[in-house]
Amino acid sequence: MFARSRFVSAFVQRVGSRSFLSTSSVYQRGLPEPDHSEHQTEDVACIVNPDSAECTASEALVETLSRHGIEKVWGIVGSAFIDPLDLFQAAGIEFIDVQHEQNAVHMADAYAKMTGKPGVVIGQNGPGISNMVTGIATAYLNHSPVVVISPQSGSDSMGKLGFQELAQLPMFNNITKYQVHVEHAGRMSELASHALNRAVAAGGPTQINYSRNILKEVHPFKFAGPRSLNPIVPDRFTIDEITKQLLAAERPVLLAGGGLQDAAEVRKLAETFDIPVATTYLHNDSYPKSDPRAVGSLGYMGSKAAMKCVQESDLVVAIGTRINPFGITNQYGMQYWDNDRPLIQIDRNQAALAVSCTPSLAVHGDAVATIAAVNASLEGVDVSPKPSKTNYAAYRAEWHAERIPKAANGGIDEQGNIPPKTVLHEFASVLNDLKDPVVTTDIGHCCSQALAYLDFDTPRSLLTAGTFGSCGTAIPMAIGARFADADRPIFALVGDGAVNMQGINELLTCYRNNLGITVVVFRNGVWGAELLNQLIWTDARAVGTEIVNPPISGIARAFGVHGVTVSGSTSEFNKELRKAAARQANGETTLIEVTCTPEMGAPFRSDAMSCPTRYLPKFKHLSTETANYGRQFGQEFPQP
Ligand SMILES: Cc1ncc(C[n+]2csc(CCOP(=O)(O)OP(=O)(O)O)c2C)c(N)n1
Ligand SMILES: [Mg+2]
Repeated sequence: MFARSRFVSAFVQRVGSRSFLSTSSVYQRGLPEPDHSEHQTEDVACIVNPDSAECTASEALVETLSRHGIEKVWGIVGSAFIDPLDLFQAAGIEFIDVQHEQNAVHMADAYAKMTGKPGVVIGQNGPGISNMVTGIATAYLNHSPVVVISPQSGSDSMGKLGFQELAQLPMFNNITKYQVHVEHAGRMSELASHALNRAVAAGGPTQINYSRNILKEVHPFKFAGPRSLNPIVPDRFTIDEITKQLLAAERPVLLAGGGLQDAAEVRKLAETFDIPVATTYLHNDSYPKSDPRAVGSLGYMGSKAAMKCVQESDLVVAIGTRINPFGITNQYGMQYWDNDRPLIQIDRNQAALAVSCTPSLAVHGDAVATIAAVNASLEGVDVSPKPSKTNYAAYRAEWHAERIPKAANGGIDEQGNIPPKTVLHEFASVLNDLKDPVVTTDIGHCCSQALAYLDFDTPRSLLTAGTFGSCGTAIPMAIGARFADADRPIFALVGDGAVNMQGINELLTCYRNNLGITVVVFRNGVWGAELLNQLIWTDARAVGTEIVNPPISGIARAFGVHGVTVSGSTSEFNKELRKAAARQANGETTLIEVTCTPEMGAPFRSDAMSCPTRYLPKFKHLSTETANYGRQFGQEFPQP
């Protein structure tokens, strides 16, 4: 299954990649390993450079990365950065060569989210960099510290429309927290260091751009390193005000956002007052499921328990979140969010305060540090334990019960198609038995439904496409997570449309690097989330939403990983999932394709859709009078 030709390795010294840093997967798979002893006589990675030195801009760039603790850089090799790439291995930096630069960014994004360190990408000037735009937009909305190193056409040729020429700053202008063009090669270390520090401090992507011809210039450099960040703690008056409002509220709710990386202080506060804790949309991992006060997430496919608690509340304390407007839209016919309700919004990003919500008290502060200060201010205060007036325990129990499939045989149809919710329920039950699993979810109807089933005890367990909502993220994000953590079981959930976009190519990256992840594909034969829009708003005229795929498990096998198809049995799915999870420990990836019923739930964008009225005579018959929310699959679709 794994044999392949790597004749190049027989006579080319492979550096900057895994072959020196760890045993390359290809050798582990049985090919003779070349003798590198000649090149390993000196442990070059251990030589510490002086704090300032005269050297090339390339050396300064790589030395700066290494001083910032950068151990991995993602990209696809290109002439524009062969010079610094040549130094990576000696600097202890692994270059991870992928199949598409967008995926490189998704991997770096997931890695950054998992480790809290910057995820660094580099690419060929022109197309290598333009390929990163979707990834960077995703990282921007994910608040993920990804750093793009973007070599540009030489300053001697820029403007002549030569080869791979592109103005590389404007395209990232609105999706980065900081950008710089290195005019003077002698400032390479200073500016690269800024880009790395700013990514972490501002919580988002940054970019360092330079003309590719400056890299060999020699200058005296003072090497810059990482800057430590003080937590932002609000002043005493603000902390007292938060405490006062909590003491006065009768039905408060805490809302844990993505900015909360450690829930211990929030848990303590919740216990003190007996307050239910909800999580924000796409951040199911911000508060531990095992805490009896955890009521689940708000937003699309979220928890009814969380929504009921918020609906009844007289104060919401939102901790570490900008409160995405899409994450508080009506669900299950419930209008649970009220802009006039007292809201304390706490976020370390000042620019995110009161932008998409209307807080009665906006607090600039780190999530953990602020709640720790509130807890400290309560010490010695008599908070007479009064049980919550919100019956959150009952709501939580009802919601957990509602997720259990009720139909006989899980609702599996005669063709063996399994309802996505049945698959997800089974998936969640397997996850329960694993230690600290990580899940990545793509954009699509089936994997969005996963949000109703996923809860975690560990932070940094759920990585999503985020609110940029780009199909094709789940596989590269799962791989990025694997680069960050060798041990946790990792699962990617993706639909049968999104799976075959750019992400699937990275199964090759799994193959080449001996990476074990498990991909679950929901095969429902449609671009489901969009078909649902057509069913409801355009009279079921299905245009471009039906998919004919060969077996996707076969595609996986062609990429050198395990591929299985499961049909007609949840116990079979359970068995394959456990087998696949066990294989991860051996560095083996498995794609499990599950044939699913095309059953769907609530539409994704009811906030943005409406029925069309057409005016031109030739389009008049394509007007739609009323939205049809009740329409289900299994009927004949009228031809457009
Ligand atoms: C890059 C990109 N292109 C298109 C879309 C629009 N879109 C949103 S959901 C979706 C359908 C996904 O279909 P599939 O992966 O099969 O999942 P399903 O909805 O069937 O579960 C599409 C095309 C998008 N979000 N991102
Ligand atoms: Mg589909």
